[in-house]
Amino acid sequence: MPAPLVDRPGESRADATGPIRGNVDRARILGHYRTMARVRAFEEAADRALQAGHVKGAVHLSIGQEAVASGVCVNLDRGDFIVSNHRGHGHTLAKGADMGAMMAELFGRATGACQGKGGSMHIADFQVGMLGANGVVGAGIPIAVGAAHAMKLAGDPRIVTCFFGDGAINRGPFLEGLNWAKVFDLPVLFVCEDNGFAATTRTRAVTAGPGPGARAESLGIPSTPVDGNDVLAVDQTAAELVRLVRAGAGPQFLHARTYRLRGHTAVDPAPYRPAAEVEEHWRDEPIRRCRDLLVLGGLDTDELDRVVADAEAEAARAVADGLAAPHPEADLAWTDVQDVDMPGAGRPEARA
Ligand SMILES: Cc1ncc(C[n+]2csc(CCOP(=O)(O)OP(=O)(O)O)c2C)c(N)n1
Repeated sequence: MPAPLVDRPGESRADATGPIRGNVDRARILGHYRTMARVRAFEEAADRALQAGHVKGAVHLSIGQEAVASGVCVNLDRGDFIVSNHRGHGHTLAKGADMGAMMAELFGRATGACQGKGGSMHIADFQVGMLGANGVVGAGIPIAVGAAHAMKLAGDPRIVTCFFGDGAINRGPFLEGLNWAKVFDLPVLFVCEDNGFAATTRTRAVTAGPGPGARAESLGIPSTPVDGNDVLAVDQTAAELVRLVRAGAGPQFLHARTYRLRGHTAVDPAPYRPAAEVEEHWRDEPIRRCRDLLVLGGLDTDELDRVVADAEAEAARAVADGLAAPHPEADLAWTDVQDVDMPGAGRPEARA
C-alpha cells in the first residue's frame, strides 16, 4: 500500500505556496516531479528509438524507479560524485547530465557523452561528477570507494554516492568495497536500489540471510530502509545520510525498496512474473504518487501536464539531434580507450 500522501490532512491545501507534507515546500516537490518526468520521457524515447533500430547495444530502463535517483541526487552538490550501474539513466540525469549528450551516446554518435563509444551502460560525465555507469554488476562499488578514499586522503570535502541493485549484494565487490569503506571511514553513501529482481530472477531466491541492510550492518555500516517509490521519503532520508557522510561519520547505507515496471532490458517482455503483480505496482509508481501529492497541495493539473509536455519535448529534441549527429571518425576508434597498447589487446598493430 502506498504511504499516505499527506501527513496532516485538514491543513490548507488551497495555499499552494505553503508546505505540502511535513515541512517540504511545493517547489522542492515540483522539482522532483520535473526530474522524474524527464527521466521517464528520456527512457520512453530511448525505448522507441531502440525499437526503430537507432540504439547501439542494450538498454536497461529504470521506469518505476525514478524516485530513488531524484530523491538522492537532489541532496548532492554539483561537485559531489556518483557512480552508477547498468540501469543508470535516472541517476545520470538527476545529477545534471545533458539529455542530448546521453541520447547521442545511446545512438553511438560523436556528440555523445563519451563520444559514442560507451553506450547506455557506460555513460560518464565528469563535469557533473558522474564517474560512470557500469555494465559489470557490482563493479561500480570499488570505484566509488576508491574515489571516496581519494577525497579523504586529499582532504577534499566532496562525497561519493554509489547506486547499485539488490543483485549486486551477492557479488564479491560488495563485500570488498563496503569493508574497505568502513575500515577507513570513507565519505560514501551506498544506495541499494532494491527492485526485487536480478535480471530474470527474484533476488530473494538467490540471497541468503535477511538481505542488503543486514549485510551492511554486519560490517558496521548503518542501514536505513526507505520506501523507494515515495520521492519525499527518499529525499528526507537521503538528506540525513548525506549530512552524516559530509560530517565525517563514515559510510552510510540507504536501502530503497522499489519495483522495476519494465523488463530487465528494454526488449525483455518479463514473462517470469504475473501481469497482475506488475499492474498492482503501476498503481504505486512514483511519478503518479508525486503528482497526486502536488494536486492535493493545490497545484494546477495544467501546470503539471506542462511539466510532462516539456520533458517529452526535450526528449524528442534529444532524439532528433542525436540522429542528425555524425558517427565518430573511424581513426578515433582507439583514442580514449583504456589499455589499447597492451600486447594482445586493442589496436590491431599492438595485437600483431
Ligand atoms: C558480473 C556480472 N554478472 C552477471 C551479469 C549479467 N547481469 C546484468 S544485470 C544483472 C542483474 C543485476 O541485478 P541488480 O544488481 O539487482 O540490478 P537491476 O538489474 O535489478 O537493476 C545481471 C545478472 C553482469 N552484467 N555482470
